[in-house]
Amino acid sequence: MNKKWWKESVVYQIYPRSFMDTTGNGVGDIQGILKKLDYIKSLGVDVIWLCPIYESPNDDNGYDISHYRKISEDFGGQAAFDVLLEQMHQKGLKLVMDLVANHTSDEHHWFQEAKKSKDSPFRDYYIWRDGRNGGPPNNWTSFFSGSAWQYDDTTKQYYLHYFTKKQPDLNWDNPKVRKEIFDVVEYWFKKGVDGFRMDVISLISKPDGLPDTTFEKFQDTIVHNYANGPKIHQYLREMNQEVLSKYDIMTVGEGPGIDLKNGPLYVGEDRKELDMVFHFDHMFIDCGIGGKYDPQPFTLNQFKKVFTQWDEALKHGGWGSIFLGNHDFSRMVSRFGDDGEYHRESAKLLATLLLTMRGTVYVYQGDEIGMTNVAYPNISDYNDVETLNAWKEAEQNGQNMNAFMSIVHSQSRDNARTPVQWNDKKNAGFSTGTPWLRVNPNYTRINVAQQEEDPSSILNFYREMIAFRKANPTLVYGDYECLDGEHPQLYVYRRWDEEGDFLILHNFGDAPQTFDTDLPEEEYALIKSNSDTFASEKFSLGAWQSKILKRS
Ligand code: TEU
Repeated sequence: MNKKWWKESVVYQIYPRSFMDTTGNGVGDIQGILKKLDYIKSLGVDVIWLCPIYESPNDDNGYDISHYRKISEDFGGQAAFDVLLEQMHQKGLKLVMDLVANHTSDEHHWFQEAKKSKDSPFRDYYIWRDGRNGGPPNNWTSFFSGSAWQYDDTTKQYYLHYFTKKQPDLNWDNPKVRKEIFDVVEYWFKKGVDGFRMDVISLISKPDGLPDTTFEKFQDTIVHNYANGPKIHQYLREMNQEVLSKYDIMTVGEGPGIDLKNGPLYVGEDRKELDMVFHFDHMFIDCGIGGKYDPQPFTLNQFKKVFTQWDEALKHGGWGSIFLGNHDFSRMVSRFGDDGEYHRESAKLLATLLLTMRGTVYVYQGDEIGMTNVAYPNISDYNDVETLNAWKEAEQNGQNMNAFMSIVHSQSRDNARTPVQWNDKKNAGFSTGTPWLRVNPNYTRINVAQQEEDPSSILNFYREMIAFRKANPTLVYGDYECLDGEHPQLYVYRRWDEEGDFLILHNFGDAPQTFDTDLPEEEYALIKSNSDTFASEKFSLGAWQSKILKRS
């Protein structure tokens, strides 16, 4: 296996609006990140991935970019960014930016020009079609509810938008568009940026003829109509050849519709496209026919299978990304752990899982202290456009809105966007003003300051686990095998190479469990656990206990 710095890295993801506000306007900023750089460094991570900080009207909180080369003044502008990059490099931290190139904001000057007339030199930067039978050109729906087409009165045509109507899709079939984007990427590399996370990169090549979808399930439409278009690999190779290959950087493509079959095509080392992808097989695990807002129960075995199958798919010449949450999903401890009685244990269990898997590990801000979902009482407390649109649609469909509110509580992206809980003071120490999104009321219990003081806190456990991974490259590169034989509550796997042989056991539940195995217990030593107080037999686990055993 080829060794690379980015394979060994632990990445810390920052959603800047919610990280730390230094101006008192209620919105996080770059100065706030600067203030907390030593904290981030103290976690032992290597890389920071910053969600978009470019100029944007914020219809989708920065994922609608109106200027690719300008840092938003809301976040402190270019000058603050330059200081951040310099200080990060001084501290040995790398910076990965977010490239949102499937679409722009409708306020980007390309789109402003494009919509002026059919003859605009920018018209072909976007995807315009005539309507069909007095309606949109096809039956596609947006990720954020409603049609994926918006009618424009000036030129009497529709434009395509997979996300909000303020996020028109770029036309990557136009070589000028590709050139523009490659130039943007190069511009940031020249400034010293260390890589890109590429937003919905799987969607950039549109299918020939934009055919109607025939699928009932939105997930199927994504895979078959929106993602993995006919020229996707051509365009990624082109980007790699033109820009990426010239710099020592890392890339991670975000990909709805990336699955076990096509995943290796994006990241195969010999293919010269991307280094890693974020697939969503475990993130969409609870989506029903209606998608995320139609949640369905899932089992631990489905969850384990995702990790096991992806490890298998990428082990020959590819590389994975290991994450359990980000700014688009509910909090990992609420979703895959227990945010009640076993909050601490289960948050540590999930940390153990993240940091003992093969792949590059991504930790989302706040997960290192076990931040949980929030349940705002009113829909007006929510900000996320996906949530608000889903709400409107449910209302129009006559759904029971009390029941829908509990779906919002479990599914809303705002669960992950509440301000970081720094201490138990006003607004959790996030801002002296009014936060753009209300702080989770549990900040008095769950916060950084309190966990700094507690040697057995979740925060200190993250530090230990990150250091442990760094000290044991077997956990980065070593082989993986799942050993629990589809146990409904245990997840047990082996990680090994010439240097070490680890057995990692997790109990995803309250009832104590014993791993039934022929492995020789006497040859194993307990190296680490998320709890000292539970089961002492090596292969036995108390509620939400994890153990790392090493074979002699
Ligand atoms: O997300 C892509 C994506 O697939 C999401 O729309 C996802 O399905 C949804 O958020 C799940 O709730 C990326 C960004 O991470 C997201 O924040 C943006 O809104 C989106 O692209 C559009 O740029």
